[in-house]
Amino acid sequence: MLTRIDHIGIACHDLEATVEFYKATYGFSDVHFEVNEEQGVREAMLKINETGDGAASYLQLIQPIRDDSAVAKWLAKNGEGVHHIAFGTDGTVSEEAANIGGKGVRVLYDEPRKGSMGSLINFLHPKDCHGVLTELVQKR
Ligand code: CMX
Ligand code: CO
Repeated sequence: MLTRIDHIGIACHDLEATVEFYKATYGFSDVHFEVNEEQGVREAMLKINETGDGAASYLQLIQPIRDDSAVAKWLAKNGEGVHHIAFGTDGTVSEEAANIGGKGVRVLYDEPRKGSMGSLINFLHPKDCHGVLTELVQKR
């Protein structure tokens, strides 16, 4: 079952400057930096809320590291802004993807891939989700 918002993904041109904005403006200070080569991004996960089930919600700031990455393409077309939403599951991403895929929504990867902080992720096509690129997240 999808139980929470895991994160909101925000595409940016300058990761450090964008992190600084969120720190200075809102006081979010718990930041985890990571590079995801497969996804072609550098990212910063800013922790927003610690939930009772031990999980948390985040802002995921993402900056492309390659011109041919999905985020680079999106930034060139749209400029900075909200790129995707991510739901956390209490089960496995494979189960969720099979269930949702069975309802006719295109799942982008055949198998879950590596996400932030050891998580497993998959994506649903935005054209099948009323214009929202949707990510499924299974915590480590
Ligand atoms: N949100 C909403 N719509 C989007 C979108 C997004 N993020 N990205 C693309 N689209 C729309 C485009 O606007 C376009 O619509 P129109 O045909 O009406 O213009 C359509 O989808 C096709 O877009 P495109 O620019 O031609 O891009 P592609 O088809 O090459 O790629 C997608 C789109 C979703 C398959 C690709 O972005 C993808 O594989 N995304 C998943 C991976 C990813 O985003 N990784 C970065 C985040 C990593 C992380 O969260 O950890
Ligand atoms: Co994400």
